[in-house]
Amino acid sequence: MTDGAAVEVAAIELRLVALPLVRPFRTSFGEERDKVAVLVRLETTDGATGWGECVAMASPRYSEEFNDAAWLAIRDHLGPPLLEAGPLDPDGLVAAMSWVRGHRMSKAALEMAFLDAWLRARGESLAAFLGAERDRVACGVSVGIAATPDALVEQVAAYVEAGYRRVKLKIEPGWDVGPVTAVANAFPGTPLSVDANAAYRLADLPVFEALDALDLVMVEQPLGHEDLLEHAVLARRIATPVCLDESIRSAADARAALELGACRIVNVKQGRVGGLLEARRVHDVAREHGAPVWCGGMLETGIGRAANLALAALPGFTLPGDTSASERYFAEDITEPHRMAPDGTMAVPAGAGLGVEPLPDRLEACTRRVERIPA
Ligand code: OSB
Ligand code: MG
Repeated sequence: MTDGAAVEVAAIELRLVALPLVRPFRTSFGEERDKVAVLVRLETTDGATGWGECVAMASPRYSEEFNDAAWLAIRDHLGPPLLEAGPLDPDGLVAAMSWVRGHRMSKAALEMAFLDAWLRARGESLAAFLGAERDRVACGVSVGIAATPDALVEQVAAYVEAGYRRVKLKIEPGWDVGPVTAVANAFPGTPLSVDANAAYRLADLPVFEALDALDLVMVEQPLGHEDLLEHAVLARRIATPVCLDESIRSAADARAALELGACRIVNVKQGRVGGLLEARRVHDVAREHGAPVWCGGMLETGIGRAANLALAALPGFTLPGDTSASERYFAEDITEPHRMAPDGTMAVPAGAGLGVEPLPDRLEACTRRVERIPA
């Protein structure tokens, strides 16, 4: 147990929030116009409170998880045993949820809220707790599929101007070599990557051979979301490093993927792997294998973004993350906005726990539904 600090979970409040995105975000699996998320507020018997954000989306397109399922998973299955579990430290909390198969994003939201409460009571920041070694992180930006290559170049121009250190373009069959070449030619010095969200098959090898000519930093999740073997085959045939996102759901998956040669780079998302503690283990496995990691994103509000910034401050995060500024997503975030400096870096929150909290007025304005256990 971690130096005597165990706390009892007294109550869990679920809250569905919706925030309009500044522009629709289109990927190979669909288009988001609003960010809709389940937030968790956890109270301990000592009166500490913490916030967590579930990174599931409204529908099960990115993975099998989705907001309505997360709500039930937390309310009816993960949450009630925590109220009866007695004193817990972070490892104890994870152990108390381990009987549930899957539902990693729901577990991660509870873990984030617990860590926020637990660390606030100790006066320690999440970044320090995780082992962060820097107080600012390098930021990249993920750019959705646009109407035309010209419109894409125009969007990228604004992000390059703002200082983003790496630009990631979403691709899908029919929107790949052409638009990516247009951006590569327009911004020759800017590190560029692509993300297919599993939209291609091995038979599409010629697309990836053509992209090889553009000297991309990586190609992210080109093939099936559950397929390591085909990624290993593709990775051997192209020069551009393969990075996996959807396919890595745990540290064990990361180990398998790296040892199979299915990827050389790992996108780490705390929600996708079941929480910040497992995300740190993914980081550790990749480091043992000499593989760079970077912090992915799920269009999080300022709550989840604070957790991403803390994670991205670990030493193995050597590539810019999809940790973009609040204004890239929302006209008004639900926390104080995370701002990026002109040098393309963002501050890691230094306050206790997540170091940020929802602004009461914003929270109220964005809330669609609230439920509390015990009722
Ligand atoms: O594949 O990385 C992805 C957003 C939602 C779901 C999946 C992905 C993304 C992004 C945006 O690429 C990352 C961000 O800016 O938060
Ligand atoms: Mg991705």
